[in-house]
Amino acid sequence: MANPLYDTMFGRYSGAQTVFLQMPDGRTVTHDAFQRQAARYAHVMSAAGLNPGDRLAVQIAKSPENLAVYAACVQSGIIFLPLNTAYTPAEVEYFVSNSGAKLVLCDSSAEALLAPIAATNDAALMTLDANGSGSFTKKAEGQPETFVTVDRNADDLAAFLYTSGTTGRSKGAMLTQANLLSNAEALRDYWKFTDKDILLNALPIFHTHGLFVATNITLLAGGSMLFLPKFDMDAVIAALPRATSMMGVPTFYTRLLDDPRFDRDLVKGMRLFISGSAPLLAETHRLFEERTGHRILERYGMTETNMNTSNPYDGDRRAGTVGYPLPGVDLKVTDPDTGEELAPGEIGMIEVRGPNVFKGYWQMPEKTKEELRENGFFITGDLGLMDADGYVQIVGRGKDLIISGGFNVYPKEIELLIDALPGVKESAVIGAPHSDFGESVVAVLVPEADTTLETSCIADALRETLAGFKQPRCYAVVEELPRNTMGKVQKSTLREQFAHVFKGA
Ligand code: MLC
Ligand code: AMP
Repeated sequence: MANPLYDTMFGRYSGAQTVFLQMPDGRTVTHDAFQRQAARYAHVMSAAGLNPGDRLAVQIAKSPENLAVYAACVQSGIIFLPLNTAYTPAEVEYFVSNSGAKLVLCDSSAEALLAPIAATNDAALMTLDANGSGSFTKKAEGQPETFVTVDRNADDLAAFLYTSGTTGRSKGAMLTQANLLSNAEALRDYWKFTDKDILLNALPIFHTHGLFVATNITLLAGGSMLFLPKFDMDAVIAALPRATSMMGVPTFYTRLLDDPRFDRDLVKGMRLFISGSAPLLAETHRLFEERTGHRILERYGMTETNMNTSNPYDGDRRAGTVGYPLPGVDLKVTDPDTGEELAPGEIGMIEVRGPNVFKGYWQMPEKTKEELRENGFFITGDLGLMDADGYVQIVGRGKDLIISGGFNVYPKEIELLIDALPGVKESAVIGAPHSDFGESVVAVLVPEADTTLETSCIADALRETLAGFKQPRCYAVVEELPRNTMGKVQKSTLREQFAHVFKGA
């Protein structure tokens, strides 16, 4: 095959008048129109001097046009690098310079702020707004509606997704065509997606979940998506009766349960609700079944590996578990110190291997070596066990990570920024249970001697550099941080101490 990902997901729809995307305002996009738009975009990229293997960074709203940029990248062998729309220019600067992106696409409202960043990094800058307009669109007008698909091998890179690290620096996870395709095929079959499916997609499309899991599977199955720009409760309630399936983070499901309009009748046409990206409480699973008659299917994945495990479609979907390893995925639980495989039921580090596992971190061979073993097993940083029936449970994290509403927040990144502020001696950032986001960010600060810290000044300083979802929602000032005999900050003690700060939030 000339370009396995393009041919199986996009190219085969050439000329097809079937609906791919249904927008909340009633607008529809056929596969054929989508293809033609992607081809025009591919011509613009090529005219801008981008070659196969170059990176294109996008920080634009979720829209059909955004997805068409993804398709155009796949068709022309350009590496697609989507960025969270919440990132500040300071954050974007790092991704552009680290990836060496040749073209940055942004919303016109961000153009003035990103222009110097693009210029410093020798990248072109074009705009593409939520309504489809912008300088990129202008250049696409009148371009040919077909593009000669660039040959790619299964092992060639298709996308970079940045994932933060415990050292505070984001790492570009390099995903190949085969990573994305093999996982989408496995999931389509496991979850029985067909061309009859209408998937409600209210997820952002700058992460694995909304982009690769939701979109790639729909394309492979030949189905369509109710493509909501974001999780807006009224829009979700309005769309649900037309959907056959939905994917979401646990916050979507707890919010739905809080809405009295969400009932059995509203979802009578649904066949499947899937949850992932963060732990789904067993309580949510139970309440959801009581309300709707549906047992949510929970699965487990990550940026570096796509999806690893899933509860069964036909069998028992067990609350508090993430199911079985997917076909083709080897999963073992190991002793975090020795790497030795543990017996069923014992808690240890989850490691996975398979065609889904990424190629490594962009220009970080040392980091890659630390996490990706020579035998192909990736050390996930998640602690868990496999029970006697083969179900995997995630019981904690070996990595210092907070997951807030499905977004990952790495404490180190925030601590480094806080520690550099005047008056701060040191800090520890932790996650505390939050009724809406699952976990939310708490910053515990130690002032310099004889200094009074104004936490509002700290919050103001962080607002300039950090995306909103990473900003602490609670600050506490203490005299000193708890440490063990080795001098290491004991975050578990802090987590216990601050476990109740968001109670009732
Ligand atoms: C938004 N805000 C958040 C937040 N999302 N704060 C903490 N955590 C979050 N997740 C803040 C904004 O900064 C803003 O703050 C305020 O909330 C309102 O912003 P909003 O955009 O209107 O919020 P809302 O629409 O309510 O968004 C919440 C959400 C969204 C849960 C719908 O975060 C979301 O769609 N999450 C999904 C994330 C996801 O797709 N993860 C998949 C990762 S892939 P202020 O201060 O300005 O008011 C992965 C692999 C795998 O993990 O296994 O899938
Ligand atoms: P990311 O880096 O955004 O891809 O986040 C991946 C992390 O999300 C994993 O390493 C897990 O810690 C977490 N995660 C994903 N799915 C689940 C799940 N179903 N239950 C618990 N944690 C999950």
